Amino acid sequence: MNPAQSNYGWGLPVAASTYADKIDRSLLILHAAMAAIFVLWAVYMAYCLVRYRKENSPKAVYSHKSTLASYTPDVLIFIFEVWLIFIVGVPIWAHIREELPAPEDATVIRVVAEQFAWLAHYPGPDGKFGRMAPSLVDYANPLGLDPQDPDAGDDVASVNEIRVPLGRPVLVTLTARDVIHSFFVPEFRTKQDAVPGMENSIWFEPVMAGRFEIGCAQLCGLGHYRMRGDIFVLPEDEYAAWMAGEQAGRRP
Ligand SMILES: [Cu+2]
Repeated sequence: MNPAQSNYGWGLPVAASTYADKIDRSLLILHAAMAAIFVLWAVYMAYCLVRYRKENSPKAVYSHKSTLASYTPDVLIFIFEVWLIFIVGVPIWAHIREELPAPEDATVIRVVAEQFAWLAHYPGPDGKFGRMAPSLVDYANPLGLDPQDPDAGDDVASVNEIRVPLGRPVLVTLTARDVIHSFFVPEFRTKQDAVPGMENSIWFEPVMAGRFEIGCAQLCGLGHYRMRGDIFVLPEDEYAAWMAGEQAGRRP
């Protein structure tokens, strides 16, 4: 990994997932519109200050006459906002929240958040997640995988490091063990609460290899500040080699 690589600059972090650009575009529209509205109102206010200054209109005139024309700015902004929400925003939201990739077309990972770490669980070559039991959790087995379960034999677990291959969507089942955390990868524009007792499915598809930081975006306790991990997006062959290495390093 290139240590000089920085995903952050003056603007937004690099857009490293397939939907990051879509979110950035809607942010740009919103900010451009707010800037335009700010400038227009400021110009109008400055005009009014000069046009209706004391020498010009020494006596205030109170009237409540509204004409249709006086509603024009409100109507225009209303139309713009409806367009922004329903035409621009909702389809992007639906794409991210509803259009989950099929598990057979994706890298499937279970992520369990806990105070103060991200545990990743891969089903291994058999594609089946092994059984987990809270009573089996210890330092050598952070997920509490049951060694008696045949599906657990090839499972891979890692702490604060998630490896995914480039060029495939990643389907993450997210949950938490203790309190509410939030899985946040700024470069992917991915953020989702991890809630105890709930499984939330999220997805992202990286568009570049590299290292991307996972931050916890929900104040979750004294160690919240250090609840961070890394997603390593690897070329497909490197990912396959890593997974093969995990399988080879296994005790018989
Ligand atoms: Cu947290």
